[in-house]
Amino acid sequence: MKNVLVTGGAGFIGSNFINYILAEGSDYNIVNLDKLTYAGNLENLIPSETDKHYHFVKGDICNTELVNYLFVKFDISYVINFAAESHVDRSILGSEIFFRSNVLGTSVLLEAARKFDAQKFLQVSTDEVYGSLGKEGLFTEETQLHPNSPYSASKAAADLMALSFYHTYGLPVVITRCSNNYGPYQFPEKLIPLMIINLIRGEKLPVYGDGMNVRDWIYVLDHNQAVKAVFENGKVGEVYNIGANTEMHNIDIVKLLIKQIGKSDDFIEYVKDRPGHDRRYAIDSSKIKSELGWSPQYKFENAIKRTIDWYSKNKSWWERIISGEYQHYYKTQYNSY
Ligand code: NAD
Ligand code: TDX
Repeated sequence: MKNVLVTGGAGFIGSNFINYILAEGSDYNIVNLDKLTYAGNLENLIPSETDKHYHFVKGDICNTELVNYLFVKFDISYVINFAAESHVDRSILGSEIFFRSNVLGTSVLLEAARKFDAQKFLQVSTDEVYGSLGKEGLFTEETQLHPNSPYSASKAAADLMALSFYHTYGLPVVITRCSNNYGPYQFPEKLIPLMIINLIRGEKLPVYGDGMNVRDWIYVLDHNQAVKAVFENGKVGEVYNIGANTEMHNIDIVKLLIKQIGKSDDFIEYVKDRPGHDRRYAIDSSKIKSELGWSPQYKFENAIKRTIDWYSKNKSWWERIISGEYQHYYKTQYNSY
């Protein structure tokens, strides 16, 4: 069995990862370290909470003492770091917590991994570290880093810290840089869940600027299968881009959701643009395909339907987020570190 410290596992991608790995019956014991910020929701992990290979610890990745203690207590040899402040708009309102959790937190984990001779450290990063593209071209792993928001700058800094630990200490680090995810359990501040929920509630759909920004979408389970492939077989010291060749203008996504849910375009409301709004992201994932044999399994048309279906059937999940109940009930069950 591999004893893996998974951080940020009560958020969107991390919880999907844990549920997927444990359902698959892989040979991992998972210790999920999560601070349960506004984005952490233990209800995401109901499918896994009684699994004997799963253990939850409420705490901060910036807490060196706690992280060191967990390495010893659970005999940790592997780290997958999903924990981060992840929302660009929040980083524009205030960058400090982004620097703290994303940069300092990653360096605390790296130091512990070095101290306890970890066998692999996977840093979950993002395509946003590459900045913005013009009409043509794709991000490759060789594209120069050019982060434009406080969020993406903090993620780029974390990537560089991780790579420096590989070069300086030989720590077996791998990095994944994925495009925009969608799927179940995504916090309803991000484009797709926000629009689906607003449509169900009959509320306006705020589209930033002219709605012509382009994002490259991937279903969360495809991302997580790629994370697993890189974790198990990725070459240390390397970066792997992850994407599913699904570039779309924001306005087209919004119109598609309107159509699928059976509402009218009148709900669209063009609002003030996001400051420094990146125009276009698009990922070249040929490296992970050719080196590790990964490829996306979910077609956008089907996966977006599954996603709409999930938010329609799991109203109580997002209603408890909107009311704030999700925090009160679960957060009081655990001591905080
Ligand atoms: P999320 O905001 O849904 O979840 C983040 C989780 O990290 C939360 O559970 C939160 O409580 C936890 N966390 C935050 N700060 C912490 C700290 N200091 N200590 C412990 N836990 C802490 O984010 P997500 O969308 O699931 O993203 C997960 C990772 O994937 C992030 O590193 C993000 O940068 C990256 N990523 C996200 C996307 C996307 O489209 N969402 C795409 C590419 C990469
Ligand atoms: O209300 C909205 N209206 C709108 O037009 C929101 C929330 C977003 N948008 C636009 C901004 C972006 O062009 O939609 C696009 C997607 O926005 P987000 O869902 O906030 O995602 P993005 O800024 O692209 O960043 C996401 O992908 C990369 C994740 O939040 C990051 O964590 C990840 O690294």
